[in-house]
Amino acid sequence: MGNEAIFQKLKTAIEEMDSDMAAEGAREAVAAGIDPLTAINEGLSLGMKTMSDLFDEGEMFVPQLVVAAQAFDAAVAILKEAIPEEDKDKANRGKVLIHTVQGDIHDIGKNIVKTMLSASGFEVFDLGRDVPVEEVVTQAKKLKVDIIAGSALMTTTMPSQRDIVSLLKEEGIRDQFKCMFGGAPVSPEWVEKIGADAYAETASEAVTKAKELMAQLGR
Ligand code: B12
Repeated sequence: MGNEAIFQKLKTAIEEMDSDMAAEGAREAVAAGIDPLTAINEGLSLGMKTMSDLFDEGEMFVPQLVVAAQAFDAAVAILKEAIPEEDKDKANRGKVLIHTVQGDIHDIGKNIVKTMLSASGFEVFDLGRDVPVEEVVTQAKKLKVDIIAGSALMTTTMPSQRDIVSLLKEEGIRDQFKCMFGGAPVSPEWVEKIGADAYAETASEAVTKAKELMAQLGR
């Protein structure tokens, strides 16, 4: 099977909410030597885009999205295992604390960003989803991370990103961390407005931005 056919299979698997097909497509991608991140971007993510559009048009509902997300995760679990050790940039580029913000359970994008950052040599601590603002700050201090990375998928949960920056200021530790935020409704304007340090639209851009932030920290 050619690479294009495998990408198509991964895309279709998400559209058909078929975890078995997604896992099979992932194994075929690994066998064909396709870069795991390319398989995510060119296959799985395009399938999720179709689902997002259908959801927006009222043609798809939450239960179906949950099943599609499970198929997505099933494939990513297999692809992630296949990132060859020697390809992982071993230079410790810095520590990142990643999470989905308080009140928000969308974690597909967050997980992709996490995979990309780990594969690029960052040490990533994942607090999961719906993480309270206080917990983010407590863990950032405890783990002594360089970057706090937060994902918000809803306009109603974006304010938690602002609250993280505010709490860091309140505690007088704002300058100890760089804050990078993303998620579909988040914009560069928002990030600037709340006084955070970086925005990235995609997971690969997040890696570029994280490297820039480390350079700013002189680490
Ligand atoms: C899948 C999905 C779900 C799944 C989530 C499964 C999961 N495990 O994540 C389920 C079904 C559970 C779900 C539930 C809900 N959802 Co929903 N969901 C979506 C959907 C269709 C796709 C999101 C997605 O995964 N996209 C694919 C990923 C790859 O893209 P991404 O997240 O944007 O991530 C990329 C970038 O943004 C960036 N990025 C992401 N995070 C970060 C972080 C950093 C630091 C950086 C730098 C970059 C970055 O990199 C990623 C990769 O390139 C969107 C529609 C949409 N247009 O986004 C709605 C959407 C987000 N959901 C919505 C809603 C309303 C809900 C519910 C409230 C529905 C309900 N009535 O129950 C609940 C929310 C519950 C809660 N408290 O969170 C709304 C939000 C509206 C708003 N207020 O803004 C949306 C926009 C749909 C809509 N048009 O109405 N949802």
